[in-house]
Amino acid sequence: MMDRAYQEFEKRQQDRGISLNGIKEKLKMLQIETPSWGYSDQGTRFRTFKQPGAARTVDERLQDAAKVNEVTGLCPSVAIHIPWDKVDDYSQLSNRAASLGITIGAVNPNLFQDDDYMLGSVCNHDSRVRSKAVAHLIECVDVARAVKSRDISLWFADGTNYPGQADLRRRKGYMEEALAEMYRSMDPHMRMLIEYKFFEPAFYHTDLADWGMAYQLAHKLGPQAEVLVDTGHHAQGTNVEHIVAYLLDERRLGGFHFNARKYADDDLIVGSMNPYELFLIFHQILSAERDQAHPLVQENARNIAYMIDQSHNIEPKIPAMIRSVLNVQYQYAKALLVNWDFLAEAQDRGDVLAAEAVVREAFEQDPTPLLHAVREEMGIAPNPMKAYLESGYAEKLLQLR
Ligand code: LRH
Ligand code: MN
Ligand code: MN
Repeated sequence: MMDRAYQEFEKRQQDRGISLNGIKEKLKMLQIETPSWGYSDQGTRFRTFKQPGAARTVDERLQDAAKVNEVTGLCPSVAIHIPWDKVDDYSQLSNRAASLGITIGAVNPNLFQDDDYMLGSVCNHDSRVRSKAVAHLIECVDVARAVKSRDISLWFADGTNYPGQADLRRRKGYMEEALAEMYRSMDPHMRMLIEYKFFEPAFYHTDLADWGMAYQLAHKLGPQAEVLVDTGHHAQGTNVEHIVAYLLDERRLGGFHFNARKYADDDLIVGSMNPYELFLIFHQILSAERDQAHPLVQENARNIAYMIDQSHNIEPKIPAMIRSVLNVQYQYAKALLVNWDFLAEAQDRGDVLAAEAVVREAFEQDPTPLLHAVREEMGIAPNPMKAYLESGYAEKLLQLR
């Protein structure tokens, strides 16, 4: 049943030259992975507040991820972090996830929480520490095999705090050697997603500081290595959507860690600070998907892993995750409402103002009636946040955990 709001929305879009044919289908195909670490008590450098009802075990994290999927219809997989989510039997973990209606997504090695890694993991000057780090990377490839996951997401805290502390070029070589060894251990369908970040925890130099370094490394390693863009990992003012466009054109955009930031790597709710950036990222991806002259670019655009990477400090975890996921869907829906013909014409005329207006006008649409219609067709409550808050799940957790 189409309600009045939807009919009005459809009419408004028709007046803008936009047909909703195909747009609903694209919205139904959107999948966003949530991180297991977003469901447990995590904190800032200063304090971790204990939240009543927060997940304490891997199993509880899977249950919460399944709940987010149930109410949003958008999150069929959950990323794991090893050893935070270490278990004895990974095929059992994968079966448990299946019984909850989800799958295990990206496997994230953890090379930043061991005393041995104070001066680096894969880039450490000590070959014993480097071997230990590489062994963990290969262990994570085995985990990915056991949980039938395609992606292994790598982020390294490696870096130095002071000029002269270490030989920067030698460390670059160590990084290349370590990742080459891991690359050789991967199955042909697996992907290595290389994440970069310009600072923190190291403050002078970080071994993989930006997308160019990650891209260069991926390029040297081979086609199964791609770049992971965490939206919080750039200097202020960086044009992230340009990086996205560039990596797509080079066919090396593996995935995203979506989160929002105001100052540094703040890991806040996605879309809470700069929704236009999120919209423009999707605008670049959709532009690549439409690029029929470059089928490989189109293929890359269709195979991006959309993942959330947020760390909750004061906000309740499950509703915060739902908010993030819905914000991604909202901006994606608006990016689908760009009039591409008008945009191409304005660009061809060199009409700066008209071209900018076409993009901004899509951003200024409210796709709520469209999202309600899509959810209805998917058998999902029109307002997933309300459905969650009214489900009694949070109250149940307070008794159980
Ligand atoms: C590093 C990071 C990386 C980690 C996660 C917990 O800042 O973004 O992705 O694995 O946070
Ligand atoms: Mn990240
Ligand atoms: Mn981060």
